[in-house]
Amino acid sequence: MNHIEHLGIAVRSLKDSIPIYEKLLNTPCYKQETVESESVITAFFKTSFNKIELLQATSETSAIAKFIEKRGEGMHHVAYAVDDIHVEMQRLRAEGFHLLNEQPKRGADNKLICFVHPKDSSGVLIELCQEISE
Ligand code: CMX
Repeated sequence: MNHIEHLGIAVRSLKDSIPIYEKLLNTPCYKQETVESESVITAFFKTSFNKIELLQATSETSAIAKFIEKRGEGMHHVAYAVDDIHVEMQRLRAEGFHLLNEQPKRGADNKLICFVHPKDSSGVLIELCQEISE
């Protein structure tokens, strides 16, 4: 695994949370993107080396809607950049981690992604992400 690519924060409303994060970080949201397969709308911020992703659910069955219902708004996942997601998934499977998808999926911001169950990583949902080279 490489650096932390971004932190994901579950929010009820991007309309409410984007202005708060713009004020907090003193930088504008640089991108909003809907990810149909995950039933989310995302909003991204950059500060120096760091990237923050706000996530709002687009359906009641979305992982984000379930998370907020159970635990309220807050830190949802830590995403690590990887060079080769297939190799990393194979390594983690061999180490006994429970991967939440069989194959990498296309995520926001031009990434291939895969999640690791939070129960296997001390209560933190982990995302692997590999930049898609066109
Ligand atoms: N971080 C830490 N713990 C979490 C969690 C999270 N993000 N989401 C759920 N949990 C906890 C639940 O509260 C539950 O805890 P308890 O057993 O103590 O009550 C436990 O994990 C297991 O929950 P579960 O019933 O097995 O499963 P859920 O239906 O709550 O689903 C999860 C949890 C992680 C398997 C599911 O959310 C998932 O598959 N996530 C991956 C996809 C995803 O999160 N997509 C949205 C983001 C998309 C993007 O970044 O683009």
